[in-house]
Order: sequence, then structure tokens, then C-alpha cells
Amino acid sequence: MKYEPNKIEPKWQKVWAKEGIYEPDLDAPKKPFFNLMMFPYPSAEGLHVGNMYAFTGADIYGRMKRMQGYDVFEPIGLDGFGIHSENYALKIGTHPMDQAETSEKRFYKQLESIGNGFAWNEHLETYDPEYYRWTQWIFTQMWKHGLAYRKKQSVNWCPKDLTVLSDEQIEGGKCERCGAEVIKKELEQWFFKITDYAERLLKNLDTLDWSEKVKIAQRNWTGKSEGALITFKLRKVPGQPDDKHLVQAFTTRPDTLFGATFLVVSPELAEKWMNFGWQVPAEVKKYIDASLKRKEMDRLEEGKEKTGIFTGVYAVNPANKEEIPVWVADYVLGSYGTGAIMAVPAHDERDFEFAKKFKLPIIKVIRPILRPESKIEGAIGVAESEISVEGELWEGNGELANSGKFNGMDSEKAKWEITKFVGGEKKVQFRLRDWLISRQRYWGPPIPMIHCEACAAKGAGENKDMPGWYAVPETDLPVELPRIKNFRPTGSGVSPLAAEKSFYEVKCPKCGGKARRETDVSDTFLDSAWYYLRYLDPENKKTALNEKRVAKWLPTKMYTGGAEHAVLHLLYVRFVAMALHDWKLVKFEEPFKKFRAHGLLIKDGAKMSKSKGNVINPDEYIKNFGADTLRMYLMFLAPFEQGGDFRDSGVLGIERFLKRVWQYAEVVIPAKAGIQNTVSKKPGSPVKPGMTNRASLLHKTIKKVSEDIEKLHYNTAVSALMILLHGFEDVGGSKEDLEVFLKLLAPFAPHMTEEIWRETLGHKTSIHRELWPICDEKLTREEKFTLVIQVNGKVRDTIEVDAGISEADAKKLALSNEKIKNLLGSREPKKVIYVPKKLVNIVV
Ligand code: ANZ
Ligand code: ZN
Repeated sequence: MKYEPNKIEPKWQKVWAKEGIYEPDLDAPKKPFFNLMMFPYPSAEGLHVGNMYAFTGADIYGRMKRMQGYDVFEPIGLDGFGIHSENYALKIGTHPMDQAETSEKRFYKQLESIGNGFAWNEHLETYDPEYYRWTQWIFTQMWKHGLAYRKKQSVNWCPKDLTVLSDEQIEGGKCERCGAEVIKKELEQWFFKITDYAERLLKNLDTLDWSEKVKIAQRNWTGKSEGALITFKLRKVPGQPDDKHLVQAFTTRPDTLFGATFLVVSPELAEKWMNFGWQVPAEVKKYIDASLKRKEMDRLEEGKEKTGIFTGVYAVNPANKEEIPVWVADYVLGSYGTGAIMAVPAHDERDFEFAKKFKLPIIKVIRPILRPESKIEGAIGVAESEISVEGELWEGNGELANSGKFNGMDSEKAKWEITKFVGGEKKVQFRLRDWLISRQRYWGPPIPMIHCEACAAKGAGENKDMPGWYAVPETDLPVELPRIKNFRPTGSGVSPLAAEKSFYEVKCPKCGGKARRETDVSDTFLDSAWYYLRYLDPENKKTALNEKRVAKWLPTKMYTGGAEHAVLHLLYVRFVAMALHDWKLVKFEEPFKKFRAHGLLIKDGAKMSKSKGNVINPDEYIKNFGADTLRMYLMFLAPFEQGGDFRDSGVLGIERFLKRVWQYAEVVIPAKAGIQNTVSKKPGSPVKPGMTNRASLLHKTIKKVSEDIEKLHYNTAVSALMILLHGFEDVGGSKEDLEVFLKLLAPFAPHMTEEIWRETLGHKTSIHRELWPICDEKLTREEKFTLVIQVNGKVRDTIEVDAGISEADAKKLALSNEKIKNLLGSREPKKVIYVPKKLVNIVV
């Protein structure tokens, strides 16, 4: 029979679904293993091979775990709300609701074809009102717990997508999605107070088994700095006290305060001062206005020439009472710290550049301490330090100079002494900002809030800081997204829903008067911040999550997804879990014990992506080669966490391999009848030396494949299987050997192995329900070698040892050898030398 994946694959997909082999008992799992993978957003033409790469890699891991006796739960769904899907609908001129239906069919059909062990019964879609009812419920809980608030803010605005963007959605000052230049806009927005959780989000990272680069990205994003707030008095006219106005600066180096020779305020803070009535000189206003048009992100660009302007205002350095000029410059950010800095040009590079350009005074207040050893040893050490002393900029610690009574003090100590001296306060500052949750778009869950003017006027409401606002009562959820004709974003800062009277005109839940429904929708990242919980009971009509199942299955044992979500999704999802934990709905704080980021697929040297137009559609390959071949090919490229370069020639190589597997198994057919148990060697194929030990090769392969899958080194697992097949072809193998081989291959080529397992070998149940082969360690050891033992270079004995013996063990064996012990007597060895695979020489 010919290998025909097009026939085999759909056949087994149906059988698996019918038999429910990927549907664990969610209520009573014995060994639960939640194998989560990031669900796709079905925006464009369909699943692309990059998605498939991610899902296959995650699936192989899950398949091995299933065979290792775990109840593996591997759900899938669609992250179908949001701007990706909406833009696509706009582009092709359909309604997002219709498009969602089309995409869903298409995606699910494709996802079925890739051969993953998905638990299809638990699929979910974020745009399903039964799902987003609970997304809205989570919003109302955030509100009730004081974690949701509304505030006017200057936000990042994409003039092309006509929407607000969070900082995370901007790359180099451009909209991450469409590449348009991001501008600033003042809007009323909803926020979640993720900053309340900054410390925990940071601290818990240490407990997580996650890809290191993702943890680093989260640490940087959260950006904890310990420093101080120092207050400066402002003076409009030099020498004339006018102590009504103050400005605070956040600094991580209060020890350098005596060297603060000017202050710099951000354009944002300067604008606020103008709003409070600061009569600003015309050129200064011009500078501020121009700076505000630029995005913060771009202002930080390295190597960018510093710009700024003197405000005409002075401040008093509280340490030495010197009057120092106040400048406004765009290298200071409005959104960090207090939006103002004390500039210490002698010890901060940015300030140094600025001072040089604008000829501002530079006073050194920290001297590097000469290390004692460099004083003794002379030349090199001293020279190194001298350079730093003489150099113009010293950013390190040291001892204080030019700092009055603090001279000579260690700078670390001086930090807090000086803070105290000037009445400053210690301050921990995070880079993390609150989560901007509202979007002025159509395709998302309406934010479930109602505003009543009458109540607001009376100061009534659920939150005293935000009178007039009410959460939609739970019984009224979901607030269904109406099907409207004009769903196109308006660009005026309001959602298209704001034009739908029938949508926004509601009664006040409190006074029954005329009120207005919020017309913004929530950020897609809220949809994906809790989907893993819903998978466990997606049809639940009573509660967002099934607490019993959640307790059994979570945290997930594995989560796989793209590193590009390192700071977006992965931080939000952790935050929501912590909040749910605090509301006593889940026991864990961290939803994912283990997270692994897969690499990216490259095509012709560029990341495969829709915007680059180099996307490969897996359908074609599945049609021509079968999903098994494509799966294996993708996994063969490189370690899964590294990604790889997609090439057609590689696909052909894997196809040949699977055809050989097929061919080889066909020879075993007689074994099925029980006539013959051993496959005869192919006539004419030479027996390679080293292949004679069949059992050893087999067990080494079991060990290698198991360990490699555990490490997600799928490429080398595949190589090991190739070597084993060679071994079989050369020296033959028993039916049992073939079965072991098929089990090891099953996670990679689930259809073909099932076909051979059931049809050719006649098993009644699925190979995917078989137990994973266990290797016999004894058989995996390498041969022995003769270890020579020498004393002072003379051979005294030889012993047989395992080839893989460690240096420590070899030395131990040599020293405990009876002959050697007698020879040495009471003499202590001075040195023991080991030459791998050869000898141990004991020097006495
Ligand atoms: C004086 C000083 C002296 C500083 C010195 C550094 C070195 P991290 O570690 O990132 O928290 N800074 C504070 N607010 C800022 C803002 N809104 N925009 C730009 N820079 C700001 O950095 C904290 C340091 O960054 C602060 O400490 C401040 O400069 C600057 F030798 O104050 B430092
Ligand atoms: Zn009211």
C-alpha cells in the first residue's frame, strides 16, 4: 500500500474526535496536565505556518505527557475580538460579525487538519456573548475592588487605526500594527490599576520556570528603581524668595545632590504649569508645544542631540542653597517619576551631554575609591582608577567630595543621609504604567458601565472619586455588542457606538433617571487575560469560572507562545490572576508554572509575517505532503525555542524519511499474523559496525527522544529517530522494536503512526493512549574502557570502567584501588591528574 497522508489524516482526525481520546475527564483527572498554548487571533486570510509551528511544538510536548500517563488537556479557541479582526473586516468590506463567522469556520478547519490533540469540546471564542459576558463581569469586579478608574489623559493615538494605543503597542514611536506615526491626544480613558501589583508582579518572577528572556523583559518593563523624592523651592526672580511653588524630582542618586547644578522639567510638566497659570516666555512655549507633538518613545532615542530651553525660573538646591536654573527639555519624560529631574552633569551621562551643550556648570561630587590592592600592586590598578578620577564623567559609587559635611562619606550611605538632611523621602518608582483599557472602536466587549448626570451632580455613585458611575448589574450582563452598520472608527475620540442612541440611552441603575451607557469597548488584552480559566468550563452559565475544576487543573503545567507577548499579554494575564486570587476566586497567584517561548519562523531571511507578505499557508503543504510531514519538518529546523528558516527542500527530506518509515513497517506486516516475529534484514544492506547492538541503540534512542522532547529540542529527537530507522534498515528489528519506534514517533507524526499501529499492526486502541517507552539505563551505557592507573608516571594497575565515567569517579576509583592503597601507604597524594578515557596519574 502507498503512503497516502491525504486519506489517512482526515480519517484518524474523525476517529479521534469520535473516540474522544483528547478529552480528559475535567472533573476527576488523576494526573492533570494543562497544556496551554496561546490561542490565535483569526484576523487575516487564515492560519499561517508560523501559527502551526507554535501549535505543533506545544502539541508534541503534550502528546509525550499524555503517553507518560498524564491527563492532558489541550484546548483551543479564538482571540477574535479586537483591532486585527476589525481592520481585516474593514479591508475586505465585510461586517466584523460576518467575518468572525467565516474566519471561525476556516480557522477551525485548518486547526483540525494539523493533527493536534485538541480538546475540541472546550473551544471558545472571545466574541461569543457567553464569553464576553464574563469579560465584562471581570471589568465590574475590577471596578468594585477599586482597580478600575477613569481619567483624562494624554494618550497615544494612532491616526490611521483611529484608536488609542497602550505603550506596549508602540514600537519605535510607530503603531505596532499599521506602522503609522503615533501622536498624543487628550481623552477620558478607563484604566486598570496594574501598578498596585507592580511589586508582586516583579517578586513572583523569581518563582517561575519561564524562558529567561521573558522574565528579563518583564523585569525591565516593570522597572523598579529605588531612590528618593527631593523637593526644590522655585524662585521666579533670582535672589527673591517666593516659596509658594515647589517642584519634586525623583532621583536614584540623592548622594549627588550637591552636584545638582540645574533642574530639568519635562514638556508635559511644563504644560501643566502653563495650565496652572504660569506666564511662560513665548520661545519657551514654542519649545514645549513642539516637544509635546513628539512621542516619548522617540525622545529617548540614543545618540539624539539634546534640546532644551531655559524657563527663566530658578530653583534652590536644598543641600547647598545655591540657586540653579530650571530648564525644560524633552529628554525628561512626563510619565516617569515626577516628570522633573535634578540634573547632575558630573555623574549622569544625559545631564553631562546637556550641560556641555548649554554650558552649564559641572561639579564633581563623587570620587571613585581606590581599591586597596591597586594601591599596593601599583601601576595597572591605580591607572585604571586614575582615569576615572580624571575623566569627565564618573557614574559609579565612591566617596563624596564638594558636599559640605558629607565629604569623605561612602556614596551608598550618603544617599539616605542626604535625603534625610534635606527632608526628602525614600521612594520606590516603577516604570510600569496603569493599564489603559478603553478603546474607541467597535469590535470589542462594551465596557459595562453607566453614567448618570443626576447622580453625579449629587455626588452619588459607587465610587466616591467618580460620582455618577455605576457598573452594569451582573444580571444585566452581557451588554451585547449591537450589530450596527457604521462600525467604522470615527477618529473623533469616541467609539462608533456613541452614535447609537438605542445602545447608549439607558436608565440609571440607582435613581432610574436618564443615564448614558459607556460606549467604549475594552482592550483585546482583557479578553485574553483570562481565557485559560474559561476553557475548563466554557458553557458555564452561572459563573465565569468553575472553581472546582480550576483548583484541579491550574496553574497550567505548561504554557507555550510567542516571545512577542513577553510584556503585553503575559503581564496582564498575571495581573488578572493575582486580582482573582485576592478576590478569593482562585488559589494560585501565578497561572503558569512553566512558560516557554517558541522561536520565530524565518522565510528568505525575514520574520514570516502578514505585513511582510512572506507568509506560508500550511494548507498547500498539508495537501501536498500531509500534516505529519509538515509537522516534522517544522520541528526539525532547530530547537523549538530558536525558530528556523523555512525551505522547501527540507520538507522533501522529511517526506522521504516518513516514506521510509512506511516502507519499513510494511515489511513487518507478516508479523501481524504472528507468523514471524523478526524482520529479516534487507538483502544486500551491509551491517554497519556498532549497529549490532540493537537493544542498546533502541534504548539510547528512547532516552534521547524523551530527554530532547522534555527540553523542546525536537530537532535532535527527530535525528535520533532517523538514526534508529537506519539501524532497523541495516540490521533488522523485532515487531516490538518497531512498536517502540512508532511510539517515539507518534508525537511528531500522529496520523501515520496511528495508521500503522492500528491498521498494520492490528491494535484495537489508539497509539496515543499507549504508555511512553521507558529506557533501560543499563542498555544505554556506552562500552567500557581500560583505565590505566599510574603513580608518579609509572603504570601500577589497570581497571575496566564505564566509558562515560566522570573525572571525580575515575579519581575515586584509582585512589581506592587496593594495590594503589598499599603502594601509597601513609603518603598523601600531592596531585591527581586525569586524562579522559585514558589514565589517572597520582603524584606523591
Ligand atoms: C540625579 C542623578 C544623578 C540621576 C546621577 C542619575 C545619576 P531609573 O534607574 O531608570 O529609575 N530621571 C528621573 N525621572 C526622569 C524622567 N521623568 N525622565 C528622564 N529621566 C528621569 O533612573 C532614575 C534616574 O533617571 C533619576 O536619577 C534621574 O536622574 C532620571 F548621577 O537623578 B537621576
Ligand atoms: Zn442616577
